[in-house]
Amino acid sequence: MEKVIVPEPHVPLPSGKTDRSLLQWMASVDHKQLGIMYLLTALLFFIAGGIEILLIRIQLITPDNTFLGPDLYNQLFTMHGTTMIFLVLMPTLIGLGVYLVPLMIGANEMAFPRLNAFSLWMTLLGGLILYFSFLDGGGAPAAGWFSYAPLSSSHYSSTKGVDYYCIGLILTGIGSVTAALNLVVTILTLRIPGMDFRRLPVFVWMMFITAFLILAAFPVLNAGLVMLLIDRQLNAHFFSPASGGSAILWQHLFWAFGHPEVYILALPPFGIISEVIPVFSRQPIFGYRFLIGSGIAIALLAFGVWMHHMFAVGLGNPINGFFAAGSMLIGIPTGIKVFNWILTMRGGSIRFTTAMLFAASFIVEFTIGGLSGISFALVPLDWQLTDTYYVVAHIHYVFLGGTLYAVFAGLFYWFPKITGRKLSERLGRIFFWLFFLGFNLTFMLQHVLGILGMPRRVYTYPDLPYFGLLNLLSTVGAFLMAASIGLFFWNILTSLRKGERAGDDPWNAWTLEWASSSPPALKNFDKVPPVRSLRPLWDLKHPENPDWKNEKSKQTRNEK
Ligand code: HEM
Ligand SMILES: [Cu+2]
Repeated sequence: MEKVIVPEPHVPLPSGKTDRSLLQWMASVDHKQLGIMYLLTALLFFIAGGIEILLIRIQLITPDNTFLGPDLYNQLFTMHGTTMIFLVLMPTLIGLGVYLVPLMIGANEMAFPRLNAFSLWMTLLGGLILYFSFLDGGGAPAAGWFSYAPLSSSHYSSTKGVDYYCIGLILTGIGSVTAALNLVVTILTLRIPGMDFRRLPVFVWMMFITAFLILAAFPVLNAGLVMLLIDRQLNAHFFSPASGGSAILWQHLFWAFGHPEVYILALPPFGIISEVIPVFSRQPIFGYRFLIGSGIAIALLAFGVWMHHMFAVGLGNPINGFFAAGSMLIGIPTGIKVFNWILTMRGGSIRFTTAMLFAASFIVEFTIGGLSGISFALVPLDWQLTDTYYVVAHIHYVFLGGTLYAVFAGLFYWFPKITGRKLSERLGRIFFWLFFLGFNLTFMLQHVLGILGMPRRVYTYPDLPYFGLLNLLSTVGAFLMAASIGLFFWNILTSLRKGERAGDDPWNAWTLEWASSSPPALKNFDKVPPVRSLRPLWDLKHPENPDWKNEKSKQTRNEK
C-alpha cells in the first residue's frame, strides 16, 4: 500500500541531533517535549496536593483532633482543591493532548509551536505564584477553591492569599486558553489527507470539543478573577452587597465556568478510554457517531446547568426546577457513552492489562459519581446534602474514579510510545488493586458521612455515632492510595531504565501514533499509512479485510 507523505511542519525544526540539556528542554517548542513537561508540571503539583490532603486526613483521623489548627486547615483544603483541578488535572489532560493530537492526526507539530511553549510556561508560572503564597507571611488562600464572596473580600480574607489565588489562576487560565486555541487550529488545519472528521480518533474529537469548552469557559473565570482583584486591590464593590454589588454574581460567574470545567475534565478521559477499550477488547469502538454526538451534546448542555451548584441560594422554584431538569438531561448523553464502552467490550477477547483494568473500572466508578450527581440534581436532596461530605464523595468519584482512572489507563497505554519502554505490568496490577481498594474505602464511606450530616470544610468534628470510625477508615484508605501512588512512581523510575523495550506498536493498536517510532523522532513521521477508515493500522495489517472495504460494502448495501 502506498504511504502518504506527511507535509513539512510550518516552523522549521532544528536540524542535527538534539542535545537534551536542561537549557534545550526549557527552550523547546517540540510538542512532545512540551507534552512531557506538562506531565512533569502536573506531577510536581500532584505531590504537593497529595501532601496537603494527607495532612488533612491526619487531622480528621479522630474526633476533636488538634493536629492542624483551623487556619492552616482552611489553607490546606483550599490549596488542595485548587491544585488538583487547575495544576494537576488540567495540565495532565492538556499535556496528553499536546503530545498525542499531532501524532494521531499524522502531523509533525502543533500549529503554533511557540505558543505551545508559552501555554506551558504560563501554567507553571501561575502554579508557582499560587504556591509562593505559603511563603508570604499571611499564608495561602483559605476561602475554598471557589472563593465565594464575601468570604474572599479583603474584609474577611485580609491576608494576601486570595490575591495570589487570583493572579495564579489568571495566568494558568491564559495558558489553558492559548493551549485550547492551538489544539483547535492544529486539528482543523494539520490533519493528513484522508483524516476527515468521520475518521478522527475519538480522543482527538474529545480534545477538539474540550478546547471549545475551554475557550468559552475560562474567559468567564478570568473576568471574575480580575473583578475580584479590583475589589480587593482598588476597593471596588463588584461583589459587595453592602455597597451595591452582588455576592451572588460571583457564584454565577464562578459556576458558569465551573460546571463546563467539570466536563473539560471529563471529555478527554472519555476520549482516552475510547482508545484503550477497543484495543484491549480487539473490537472497533461501538457506535462511533453516537460517541461523538453525545460528546457534543454534553458540551452544549454543560453551559445550561451551572445553577445546580446554587440550589441553596434561594433563586426560587422555577429556576431551580429548570436547572434540575437540565442536570438530569446531561445524564442521557453520558449514559449513551457508557453503553458504547460496554458494547465495545461485549463479545471481545479482552486482555486485562493494567491500562484495561483502569479503563474498565473507570466505567463503574464514573457511573457511581454520575449517579450521586443525579441525586444532587433533585433540589430537596441537594438542600440536605449540599456542603456535606456527600459533595466530597461525588467530586472524587468523578475526578478520581473518572478523570484520574482514565489518566492512569492512558499513561500505561502510551508510556511505551513516550519513552520506548513498557511499564511493569506486575507492579501495575498491584498498583491498580491497591489504588482501587484505597479509593473506594476513602470515598464510598464519605457518602454515608454526608448523609449523617458531617459538614465539609470544618477542621474537626464532635464524637457523634459512627463519625470517628468512618473518618478513621477514610484516612486509612487515603494512605493506601498514597502507598499505591508511591508504587506507581517506583514503577516509572525502574521501567524508564530497565523496562521491557516496547517497539513501535506494543499493543497491536490501530491509530496513527503507533506508526511512529517509540519514542517518536523529532519530526514525527516522514510518511504515514493512508487513512481510509477509523483504523488505518488495522487496514495496513489486514490488507485482505480492511475496514474501508467493509464501510464501503455497508454503504452499497444501504444504497441498494
Ligand atoms: C450526571 C452528571 C452530573 C450531575 C447531574 C451533577 C450534579 C452536581 C450537583 C447538583 C452538584 C452540586 C452539589 C452541591 O454542592 O450541593 C455537583 C457538584 C460537583 N460536581 Fe457534579 N454532577 C454531574 C457530573 C459531574 C462530573 C462529570 C464532574 C467532574 C468530572 C462533576 C464534578 C463536580 C464537582 C467538582 C462538584 C463540587 C463543586 C464544589 O462544591 O466544590 N460532576 N454536581
Ligand atoms: Cu455542575
